[in-house]
Amino acid sequence: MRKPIIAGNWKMNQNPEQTREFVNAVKNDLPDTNDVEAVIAAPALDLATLIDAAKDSVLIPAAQDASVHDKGAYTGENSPKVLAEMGTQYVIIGHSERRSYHHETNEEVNEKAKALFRNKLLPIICVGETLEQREAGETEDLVATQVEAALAGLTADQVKTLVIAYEPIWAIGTGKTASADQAQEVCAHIRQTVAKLYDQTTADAVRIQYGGSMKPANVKELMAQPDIDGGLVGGASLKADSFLELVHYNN
Ligand code: G2H
Repeated sequence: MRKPIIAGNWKMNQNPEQTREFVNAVKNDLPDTNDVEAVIAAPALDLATLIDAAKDSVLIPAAQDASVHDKGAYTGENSPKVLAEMGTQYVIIGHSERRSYHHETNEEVNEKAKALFRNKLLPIICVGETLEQREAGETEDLVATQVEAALAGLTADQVKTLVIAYEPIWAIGTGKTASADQAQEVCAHIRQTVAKLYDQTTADAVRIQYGGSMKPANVKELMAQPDIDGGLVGGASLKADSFLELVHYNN
């Protein structure tokens, strides 16, 4: 049984004060962590506040990116070693906004995944196609290539613990959600890709999230799909009541 994981990706929103208010508003109403993992990926500047405010709760702190290096002369970067020391558990890597605005390549995503495991952090690896690629019929090949490149050199035991987020770029922040069938089709293909690269046991263990305008109104239908184990949620994770509705999608 794969444990559902709903992760808010705040992107570059919220300040430390808003972060503390948010955590105080949600922390006593979160689901049992054995039922659903509730994660918030805060901007680096809010992470210390998030971790401190969430320390007596089941809310799981995550970062939105990390350097491939543990320390050194890398101005502006965030060390995975320090993220781990602070109490971060997951780190999003390869988000389409980082791939497009910061030219992050599949190879870098792979280096980041290795850096995270080296520091006992768990990656949430984002993959997904543009509208142009979808219309050209390239979605499955593209997503398989992204998955294969991101996982290169990782062991089956590592892959079993990480999360892959399928985020069709045309559905991000646009209000357009992939239909549950469209999302399921690609998530199933991602699982088959992992089975081909590793084995069926590994594929059955890896958790796959859908991301792209997920919200309280569509979370239930998306989460009902057999290969969708969670959501990576931007806009709808910023408000406490909306985040609570998402993590309690089952009620
Ligand atoms: C996709 C998602 C969160 P939103 O980027 O990663 O954002 O839910 O706002 O589309």
